[in-house]
Amino acid sequence: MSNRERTFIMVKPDGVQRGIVGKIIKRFEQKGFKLVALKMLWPSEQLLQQHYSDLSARPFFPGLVKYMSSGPVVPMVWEGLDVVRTGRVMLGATNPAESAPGTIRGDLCIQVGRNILHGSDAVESANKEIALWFTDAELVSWTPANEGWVYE
Ligand code: DAT
Ligand code: MG
Repeated sequence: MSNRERTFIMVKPDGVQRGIVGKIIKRFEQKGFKLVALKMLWPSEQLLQQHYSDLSARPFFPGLVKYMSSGPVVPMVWEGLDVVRTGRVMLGATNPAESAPGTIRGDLCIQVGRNILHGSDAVESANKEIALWFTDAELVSWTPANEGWVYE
């Protein structure tokens, strides 16, 4: 396991419209993870079809792409020890009805079709998603001043 592991987190259009981008960023900052990339864009259906290509056969796929392309999103890359797995724990279950209180989805949303954010489910998919949404130049290499107090 590496302190340099990276995950792809994205605030979905409903999260942006509801004005909870800052709350979501704060959860990851407070935890101690390091932000290495962040932007806002209105994604095309084509980009979202690629992002969710694994789900293209699912009945909810057309609705998912329509919802995800309905407004701006805020994609981010967060770095830290075991950040992919821990990030998923912080998000909570896919269906907010099953997300534990204390998780982001458990605290902030209700329905699976409006579950406010995305998080990579494995290191391999994280790397693929980061490359899909960001260029290498957009990934910032830096060392936070408190790093020695976050890791032993
Ligand atoms: P996750 O976002 O937790 O990784 P996923 O990759 O299985 O979940 O699905 C991607 C998104 O698709 C999910 O965040 C919301 C939507 N989705 C998943 N299952 C759904 C369902 N049964 N009905 C409607 N939307 C669904
Ligand atoms: Mg997924």
